[in-house]
Amino acid sequence: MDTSPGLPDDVSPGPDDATRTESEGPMRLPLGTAVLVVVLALLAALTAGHFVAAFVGPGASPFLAVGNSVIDLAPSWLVEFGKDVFGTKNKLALLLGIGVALVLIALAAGAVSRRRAAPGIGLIIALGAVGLAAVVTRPELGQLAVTAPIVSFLVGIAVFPWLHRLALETYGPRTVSGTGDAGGAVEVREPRAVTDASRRRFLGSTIGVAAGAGVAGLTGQTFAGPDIQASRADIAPFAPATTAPPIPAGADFAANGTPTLITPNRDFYTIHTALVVPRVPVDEWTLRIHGMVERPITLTYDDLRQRPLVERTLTLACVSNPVGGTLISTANFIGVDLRDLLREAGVKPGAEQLYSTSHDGFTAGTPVDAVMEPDRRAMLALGMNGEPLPVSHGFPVRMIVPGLYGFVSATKWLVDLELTTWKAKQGYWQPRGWAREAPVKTQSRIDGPLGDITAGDVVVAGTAWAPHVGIDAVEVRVDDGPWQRAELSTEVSVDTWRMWRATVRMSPGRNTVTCRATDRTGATQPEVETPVAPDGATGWHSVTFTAQ
Ligand SMILES: Nc1nc2c(c(=O)[nH]1)N[C@H]1C(S)=C(S)[C@@H](COP(=O)(O)O)O[C@H]1N2
Ligand SMILES: [Mo]
Repeated sequence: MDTSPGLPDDVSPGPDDATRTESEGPMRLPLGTAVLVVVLALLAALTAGHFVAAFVGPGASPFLAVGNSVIDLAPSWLVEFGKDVFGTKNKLALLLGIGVALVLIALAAGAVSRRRAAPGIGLIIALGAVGLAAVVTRPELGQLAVTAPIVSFLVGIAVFPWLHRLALETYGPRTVSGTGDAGGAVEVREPRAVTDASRRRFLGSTIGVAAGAGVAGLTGQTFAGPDIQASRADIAPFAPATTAPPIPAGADFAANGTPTLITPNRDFYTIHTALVVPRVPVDEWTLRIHGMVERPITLTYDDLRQRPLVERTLTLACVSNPVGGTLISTANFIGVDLRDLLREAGVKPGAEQLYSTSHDGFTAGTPVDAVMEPDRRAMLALGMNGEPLPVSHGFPVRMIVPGLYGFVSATKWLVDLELTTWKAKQGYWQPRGWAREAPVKTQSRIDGPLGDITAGDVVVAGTAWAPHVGIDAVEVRVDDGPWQRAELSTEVSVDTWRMWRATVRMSPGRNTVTCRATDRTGATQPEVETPVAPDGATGWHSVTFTAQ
């Protein structure tokens, strides 16, 4: 006897005929049951991810991450169309659309999983991969974010086979021993009588999964707090009273391999101690200025916006940048002048340290003298390159002090400014072995040429910086040859990096190119190499090029 599904009825023994002709149904799960199993498994997986995401960054919820990636990948006309048709509900419409797509996928997966769990398992692996890819490619998420899609996947891959087995045990065929044509014993699959007990067991399990998913989803939603991307997207465009001067032609030598003068937000280096990027919606944000001041002030985001906004092209550098490193970027920051604000609060004599605190508890101590210099141009930034600050760069408000390393001045997610003494408090990195006063050291680095080099005259190019001091010269040499003056890019301001390039003669084989900068105080970078701790690396950058 053959028990393969799909054979003509007449090969089956008589007693089954009545059931068998009715339909093939009893030999596999009813379509509705199979679809229900897939839908419940997906629901359990997505809500589990949503729950975990509440604690590691709500954007890590696989469902939301896929939604955000769809928006980023969609052509702009489609995004505009979505906004036209759905208005402010466009995000909701997109998520509903993804939900409908998932239901259709579940329908198809259910239809092919009526006998075996394998197709459904394949679907869960595929969707798990999509969720993981969406989360790891989201720039605004921290390192822990990846746990959300992983938990999501694990729940899906556990719940689906379990429910599928329960469903088969309830509605699927049962296997009994029978006698084959040749008289030998064979296993026969036949429809089973669905008992109330087994039906109740399956029903109980489905209700359990649905309830668990509901609890996980709602708890996640409650703990997740506000949708920070929505808060950021709602911010009206800034109209600075003073805009940054236009970037002059010849401000960079990007064609020779240097960065562009302005670093696009997505390429701007990112450094912070927070594992989960803080999410501070503007309507919950306030800044307290207090301590050694005549008039303590508390400001809202709107208070800041109503002040005259300035736009400044500033270079920010990290103390942990090794010689030749790339932990340095430049942006057009939009915000309010910090010195003006502190003058309104009235800094009392004896205040030495401007102690800034972040929403996540990070702190930095900045010399009051530096911030109060009339031409320092320190600011509280709300915007970066025309947009509200990206969340990972300190949304809604951060501090920027030209000429000082970020760890003593550039507090992101800023919530508190206290005027105090050096004795009273220490910034986050100071007890950890880093300096109290940390002006950015004059540095230069080689960026290009990139790719193959032919012996002869070669244009090498790079970047030099001495923020708030200015770069006056860059020299290069090949091996132990003479120093040669490089051409400098047009200076935007002393607070902005400069690019350099020079044509040098390279011989076939290895050529070690070294550069060094001289700043506006007349000081040339020292050759002696020091580590990044406690107050920034020194030394000349060298790159060995092999010419053909
Ligand atoms: N809240 C907070 N702000 C912070 C830090 C941090 O760890 N937490 N790191 C600082 C350091 S060390 C640097 S170099 C700059 C980096 O700013 P960016 O990530 O926008 O480039 O932010 C500063 N502000
Ligand atoms: Mo840094």
